[in-house]
Amino acid sequence: MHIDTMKFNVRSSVWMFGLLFFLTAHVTAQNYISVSPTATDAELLKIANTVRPTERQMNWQEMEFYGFIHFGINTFADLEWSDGTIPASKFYPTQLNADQWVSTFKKAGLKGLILTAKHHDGFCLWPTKTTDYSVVNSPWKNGKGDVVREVSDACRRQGLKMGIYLSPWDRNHPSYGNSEVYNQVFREQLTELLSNYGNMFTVWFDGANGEGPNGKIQEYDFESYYALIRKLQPEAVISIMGPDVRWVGNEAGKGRDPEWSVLPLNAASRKAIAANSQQQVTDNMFVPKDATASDLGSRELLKGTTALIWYPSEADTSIRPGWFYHKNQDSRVKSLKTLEDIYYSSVGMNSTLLLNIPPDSRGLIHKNDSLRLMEFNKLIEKTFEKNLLVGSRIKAKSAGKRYRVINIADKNKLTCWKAKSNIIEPVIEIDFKNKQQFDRLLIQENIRNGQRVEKFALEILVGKNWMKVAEAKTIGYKRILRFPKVEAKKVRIRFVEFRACPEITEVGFYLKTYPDFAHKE
Ligand code: FUL
Repeated sequence: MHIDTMKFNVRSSVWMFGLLFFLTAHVTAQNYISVSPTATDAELLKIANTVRPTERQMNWQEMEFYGFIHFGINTFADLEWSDGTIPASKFYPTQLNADQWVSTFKKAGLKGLILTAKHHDGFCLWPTKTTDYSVVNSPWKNGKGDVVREVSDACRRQGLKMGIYLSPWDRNHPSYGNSEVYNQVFREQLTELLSNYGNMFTVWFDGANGEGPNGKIQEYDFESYYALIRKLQPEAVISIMGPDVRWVGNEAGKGRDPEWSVLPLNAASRKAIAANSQQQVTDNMFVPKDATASDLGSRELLKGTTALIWYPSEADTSIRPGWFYHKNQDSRVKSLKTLEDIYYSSVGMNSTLLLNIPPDSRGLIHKNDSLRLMEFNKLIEKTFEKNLLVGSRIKAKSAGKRYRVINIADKNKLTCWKAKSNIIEPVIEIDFKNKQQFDRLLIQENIRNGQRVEKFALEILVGKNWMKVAEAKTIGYKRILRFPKVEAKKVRIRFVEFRACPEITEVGFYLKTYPDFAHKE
């Protein structure tokens, strides 16, 4: 377990953040709070309501949608996983253009790029001092190239955030399995990557390991990796096998309802994450396991824990069947409809979306992928172009002037409506003034003050009766409900169950008109 590191995180970086909260909201923010074994249900709930994201978690959450670049020796061997024996001389992209990757990401609305600096095969995309198995021994740029440099320069030039994937599992390095020696090698790799290429928004550690029963056993010293990352890049979140960002549990971009960001500590068990991660590979398809338990953080599940943590979800998937590029998958780029569904089950369900777009062996993103990305971006932009709430009459009982309900339509994520206390079922009532058609509700909680809503419903007024259109459990940072198109002049959102007075930053009602085919929900 990395309990100490999580405490260390809280102590080292959150105290200032905590002070800020104390001054502004009169609560002490913590992303890790211990629970006494004798805590009553009421006490447990109180603690759950005090768990908050750190600033780095908040910044990461607001990115919403960013992408992976899986590129390396596997790209040239047409494999998903290779065993560290493919010669470095195979790495030979003829037209590598990191600016093309970055501009494709930017045009598609992605807010960051995570590069596989080293995958499980151990091949390093930068001229590391820790191994010969790198770009230095490839014919690309006569061994003088550095993919990490090219990508970080392009990201800086074009204003895109960058992150690093560094596989702990290394099938090439001779010291792998010689635990302390390899741990030192791994720390040196981290040091090179986190010292020489500018700011990183994430360091992404994979849980995958397919060593099998006779494989080498390496005891990873994750605590020391975390301490190093905090020192070199304090703003970066440490994802998956790390304390800041949780894997949603499958590789299909599929979220769940409820999706809680406040979880019992065991949700961060590295042992469990690794056990649920990929263990084997067949040819050029990845074999995802599905560890999407239907619920991780409801009240019942919090009981008996030793601590509660803020551990939000990231949903990852690839735009193609594999993570690496394979020519025979050129016609298998995910359809627009599939990508749209993934968006709603990730960003629309209190997760971020990490979409993989693998460059081909020329070193370019294939046109099939980039065209699909542009279509996808257009679809999302068009869908959420016009918020029907703007200009309508909105009514709700609020906790005071600072929390007026009008804040939910001001496009300012720092202002919110807070329900008046002691109301059994707070309601937001909306009068569009004229009849409006819509098929989407977007709603966001003020997670800077925690995650509170456990059940809510959307209703429309039909004649004299309120009719339920949709209902769901959690909201969190962002929730988007899709439902068959309805028409109404008056609507209301009822908050049915919650852990503390709901605080809502933004609400939107939308009608999908693009593309103009009917979407089957
Ligand atoms: C998995 C890995 O084994 C895949 O190759 C890929 O990198 C994916 C993101 O994570 O666990």
